[in-house]
Amino acid sequence: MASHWASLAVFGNKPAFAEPLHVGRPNLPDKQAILDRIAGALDRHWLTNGGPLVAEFEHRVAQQLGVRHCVAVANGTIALELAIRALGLTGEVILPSYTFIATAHALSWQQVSPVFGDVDRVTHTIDAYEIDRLITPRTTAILGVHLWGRGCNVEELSALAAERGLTLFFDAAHAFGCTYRGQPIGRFGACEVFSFHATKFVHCGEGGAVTTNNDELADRLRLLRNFGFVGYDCVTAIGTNGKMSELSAAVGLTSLDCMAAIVTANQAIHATYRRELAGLRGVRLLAYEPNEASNYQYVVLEVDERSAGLSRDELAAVLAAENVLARRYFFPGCHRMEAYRGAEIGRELELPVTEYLAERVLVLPTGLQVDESSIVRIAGILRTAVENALVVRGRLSQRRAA
Ligand code: T4K
Repeated sequence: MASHWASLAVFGNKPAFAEPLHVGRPNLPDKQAILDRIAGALDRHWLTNGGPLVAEFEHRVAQQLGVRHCVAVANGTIALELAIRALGLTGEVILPSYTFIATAHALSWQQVSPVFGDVDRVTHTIDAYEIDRLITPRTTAILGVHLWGRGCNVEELSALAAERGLTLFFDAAHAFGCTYRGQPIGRFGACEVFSFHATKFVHCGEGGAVTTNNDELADRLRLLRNFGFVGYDCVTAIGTNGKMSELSAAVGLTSLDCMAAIVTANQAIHATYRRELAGLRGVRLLAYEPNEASNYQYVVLEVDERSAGLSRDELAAVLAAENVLARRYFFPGCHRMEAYRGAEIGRELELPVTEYLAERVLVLPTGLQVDESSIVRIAGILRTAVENALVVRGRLSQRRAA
């Protein structure tokens, strides 16, 4: 419900929330179970390097995804790097610019050039039709990103990769527990990469994994994540330390135990946002495909400044004043980040959909920290701001000038 504009914190009122409401507050529904598992690891005096909790975590993830191998590692970024190495990629790899910067960095760290493509305006995933023009003789792979947990167009990408002799693999950092055409994400392409970072709905604190049905690739990934060791004294490859620790696996296993409850909570939260934001001009809540399983991990708004009367950044400022720390993921797009802009790989790219989304997307808090009344308040703040856009805009520019 909209309130009077003067009730907003940007006009000097008390914030709606006494404590900051974060987008990525970790879900920790069963602290005791984590502590018990950690106590077991301490009692065993076995904290990393092939412990039983990591083995159990790998087994459960693989089982859940219906995939032969899960190779658990320290985080999603190293999982991507290991996948790139294990797949033997060189030259250039095509990926969407509209993703978390780690997708691009993992390639760069492996001396592979990221080549940024545009995304589809509706799905926010890489536009398969765009890729063709980006392929050069140096291209070795396509790296799709299942952004927000919504599957890429796997069929189109697979057909294109097969036709052009390219490797296809996926950054599934957002997509644990999601399906594409009814099949669990985690089994597509040569391999798929997950993040189990604290901000993910199922997490290890820090963690990641590569999943694959390819036995040889899985062996190579296991070799590379452990310095390339085969036995105690023999090193057959230039590996790294990518291992997941037992402590991370303790958090991850407990998180897996609670997964169904978290998904149910996330889904209800999403539905409440939808109900509360219905009809709000210029603010569109991204929908999840009803025929697919989803983790509902991200509550993604697209703000159209012309109809809302306020830009995405203005709405974010209104929320921040109320202690709601919404995030403008993945602004400004990897190709516009200083590390890539203007470099040969940035190539002064024009990626109109990426730029369109980077100006509009705002991600709202979700997860177990958020209850129904918080959502009603957040939506009420947005409604009050949009319905009093002129006066709010005036106030924001006064604050900027002060
Ligand atoms: N590929 C994709 C598509 C990804 O999205 C990611 C990671 C990766 C690859 C790489 O996976 P990892 O190497 O990270 O496993 C966050 C996460 O750090 C990152 O994992 C995630 N994607 C990305 C989308 O979001 P930031 O820069 O937003 O993190 P930060 O520290 O600002 O945290 C987000 C919010 O959560 C803040 O409001 C603070 C709050 N928070 C965070 C932590 C860690 C908490 O309340 N408690 C916490 O413990 O990147």
